[in-house]
Amino acid sequence: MSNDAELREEFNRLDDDKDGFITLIEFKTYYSKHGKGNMNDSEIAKKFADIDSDKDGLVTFEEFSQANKH
Ligand SMILES: [Ca+2]
Ligand SMILES: [Ca+2]
Repeated sequence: MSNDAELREEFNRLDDDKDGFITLIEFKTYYSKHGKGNMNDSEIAKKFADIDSDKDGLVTFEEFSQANKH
C-alpha cells in the first residue's frame, strides 16, 4: 500500500529538476539509473504515456497518484 507521503517521495525522485512536473526525459533518466526491469526506450515511453493521462507531455503529481491508485 502506498500512502500519499510515499507517492510524493517517489514523485520527487522522478522529478529531477524539482519543477513539479515529470518529463519523459526525467522519466527515462530515472529508469536508466535505477534499471527497473531493463525496460527499453519504447517501453518507458509507453509507460510514461499511460501515466500522462491528458497527454500534454508532463506528468503532474495528480496524474502520478491516479496512476498509482488501484
Ligand atoms: Ca521536472
Ligand atoms: Ca499530463
